[in-house]
Amino acid sequence: MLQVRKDLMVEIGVTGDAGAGKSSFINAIRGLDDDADGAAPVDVIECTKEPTSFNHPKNPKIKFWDLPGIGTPMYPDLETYRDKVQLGKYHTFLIFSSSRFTENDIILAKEIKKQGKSFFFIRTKIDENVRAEKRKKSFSEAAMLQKFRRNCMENLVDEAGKPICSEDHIFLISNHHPGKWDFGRLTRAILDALPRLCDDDYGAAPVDIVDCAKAPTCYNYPADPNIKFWELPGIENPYFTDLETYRYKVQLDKYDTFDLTLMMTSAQVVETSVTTTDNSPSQDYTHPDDQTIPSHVTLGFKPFTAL
Ligand SMILES: Nc1nc2c(ncn2[C@@H]2O[C@H](COP(=O)(O)OP(=O)(O)OP(=O)(O)O)[C@@H](O)[C@H]2O)c(=O)[nH]1
Ligand SMILES: [Mg+2]
Repeated sequence: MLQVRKDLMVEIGVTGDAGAGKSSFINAIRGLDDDADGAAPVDVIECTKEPTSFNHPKNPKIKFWDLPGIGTPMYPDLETYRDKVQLGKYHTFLIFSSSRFTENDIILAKEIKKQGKSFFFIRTKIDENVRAEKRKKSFSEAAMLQKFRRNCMENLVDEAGKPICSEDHIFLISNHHPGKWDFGRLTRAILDALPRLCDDDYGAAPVDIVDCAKAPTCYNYPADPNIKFWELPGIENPYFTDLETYRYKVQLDKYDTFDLTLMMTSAQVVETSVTTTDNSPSQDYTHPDDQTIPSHVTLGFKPFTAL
């Protein structure tokens, strides 16, 4: 089982086109009416102006960030949007879309992939589509849903035409009918894709979430007591803006050799001399006690395969 450190908070950016139903989804998953106290504001006109956070109803380690929509006068293009909503600070994303597949949908998906992060793609307002399409005699709900899925897959591709999203990461929902279509599968997928917290195996390397290693963390190498792995944070995470900050904070020159992981998430460092705790590499970051790697966990982060 994959484990994470207990102090890890997972920040999910809820993003997408203006009016796609981002805030409505947050209310629906939290079981709140749109006009309830503490609900995310929902409106027929541009509504969410600043990123606002909301707790997950079941898992206190998960935070949803209700982001403004892209493509409005306030956030007309990707550059403005990325800077103003600080797209780089979220661990993973839910991209919301309604009606037609738009240029912004693909721009956002590509940007998130470029950052080495993952997303679920959510097509909302399925209830409206069903209602409108039912007027046709030939209407088949299953065929319509299949058409939506195919349309998403055809559009969520990179420059070479390769898919950037797997089909099971596409969800067709209505925020007004959480009991129907893919809403339940989506809520389960959000919980399932996130690292589980389990005291039994505490000590395993954190996995699945980009930049989850914020502090250098030491692991024993089971085959040789003179070797220690220091798992370092990825340089491209928001806590280390440039090389100088990174070099200083992780004390890059104290390690004997390096194993560069070609993901943006982290690098492992092999230190062949024994390190004592008063030689910890950074004062700003806590060093958990040495942790033994259970045999079923390999060092290194996966490239964001889950959510
Ligand atoms: N029929 C239907 N209407 C929806 C659904 N989701 C949202 N809406 C409606 O769409 C409108 C916009 O919803 P919001 O949740 O405010 O959309 P948003 O993406 O947060 O909008 P911005 O914050 O302005 O970008 C509201 O009138 C909602 O009631 C849905 O699944 N079905
Ligand atoms: Mg909103």
